[in-house]
Amino acid sequence: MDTETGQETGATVVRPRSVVFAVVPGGGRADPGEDEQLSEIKELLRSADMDWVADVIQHRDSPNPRTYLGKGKMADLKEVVVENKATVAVCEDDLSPAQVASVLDAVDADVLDRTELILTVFSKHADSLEGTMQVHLAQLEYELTRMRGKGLVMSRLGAGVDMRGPGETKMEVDRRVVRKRIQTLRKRIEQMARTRRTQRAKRLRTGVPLVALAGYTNSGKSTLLNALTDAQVSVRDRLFETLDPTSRTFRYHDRDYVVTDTVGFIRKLPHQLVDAFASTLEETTLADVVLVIADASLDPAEIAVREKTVADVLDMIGSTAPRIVVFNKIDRLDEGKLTRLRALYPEAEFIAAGADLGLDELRARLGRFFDRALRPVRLLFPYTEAAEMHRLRGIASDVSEEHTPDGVIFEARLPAAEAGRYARFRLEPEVPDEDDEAGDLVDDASEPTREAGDDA
Ligand SMILES: Nc1nc2c(ncn2[C@@H]2O[C@H](COP(=O)(O)OP(=O)(O)OP(=O)(O)O)[C@@H](O)[C@H]2O)c(=O)[nH]1
Ligand SMILES: [Mg+2]
Repeated sequence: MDTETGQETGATVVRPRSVVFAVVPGGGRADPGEDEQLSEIKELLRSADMDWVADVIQHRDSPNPRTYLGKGKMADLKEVVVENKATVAVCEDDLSPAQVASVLDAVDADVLDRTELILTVFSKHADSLEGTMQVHLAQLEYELTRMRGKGLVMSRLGAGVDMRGPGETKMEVDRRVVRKRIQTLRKRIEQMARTRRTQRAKRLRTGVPLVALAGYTNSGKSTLLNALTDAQVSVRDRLFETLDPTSRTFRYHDRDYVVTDTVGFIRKLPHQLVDAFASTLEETTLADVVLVIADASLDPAEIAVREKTVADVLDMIGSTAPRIVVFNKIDRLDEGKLTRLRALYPEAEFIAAGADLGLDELRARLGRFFDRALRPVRLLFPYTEAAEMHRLRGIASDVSEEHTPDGVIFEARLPAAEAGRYARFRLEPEVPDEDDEAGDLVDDASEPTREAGDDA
């Protein structure tokens, strides 16, 4: 497929052999977070179809600003690359253009930093036109930041497109070319987003509760979507399996719910990706409630780091909906661990989407959430308003109808956003609803958002 790298020539697929290098704080002793950090980069490698062969770790407070690794460690890296016949050196961090140049100089292998590795995973998993374009846009945006340097390192991303230039003038041309492509991509992505927005507007108008699934990559969002609805979204044990949003409906106690599954998050998620996927992530910002799916089988410390990561990304994309934390994969926990986790997160739900555990409780929780978000109304429709009555029956819950000489009296529960539309049919002033925001169902994760809102 790719003639330059020979990645897929006929039946044999050459998997790059990679050495991971990193600067980790701490005076020579590994700290607990280090393991997770390094195992995550290995998960990313696996998800990018690359093989891990060795680590080179330097313990110091911060990386060398010009070379990343110190002199001695750089020599180690060179040796380890040769010993293991590695073809790529992968940095756990992001590297500046100068740092990339130093490592490329010292080591006889290609160099990838963290953002480039994540972008590689995304580009491998993109299969829709929109997803492919979004990833390509993020790649070009990242490339552009690289071209701000001395022009020493360029175009290690643009598959097959040689934009490598020896001099400043060439680089200016390159920059212009890249900017132009960025513009074109943005326009086309925006066009596609518009189509989806129209479809979404239709859903919003029907007043059906919207539930978004968000969370760290590989936590089981797609598995949960499939378990709740008849969706058949691909589920795999690798990072960033899902890039495109999928929405499906399920019915519970006479009410329809729309559930949307979308791209997962990771720590230090490249902001170019967040920008490029903005229209995809809109699904999350428009939901009535966000279920934050977390992997219960991880260490409590890692759970906390991921929870913060997810909350930060949700804040960043402007998602202000209430959040309910849902711990998944509880089938992998023993009783003791589960009890401790429940004590740590008393507001959370505990499920195993893959083993059909806790799903009824989760549905009931959603039911309660939307019951409270629904307002009780009492309306009188003149018989001439048949169309409005028909519409109301489609969106209201707990409807009872009474035929009178003046028209039909409806008692029902309506989404708050819909109640205004029917104000002119209202029979009695609404009972003030103190449960409006379903505040007691909201988890701590939504606190930062509310504070941010207060400041504004
Ligand atoms: N043991 C166990 N494994 C699960 C459960 N739910 C999901 N998994 C596994 O976790 C892995 C990831 O599941 P996905 O549903 O693809 O996760 P995701 O959050 O959609 O991941 P991305 O799309 O990559 O962000 C798969 O291997 C699933 O089989 C569960 O309840 N128990
Ligand atoms: Mg998924």
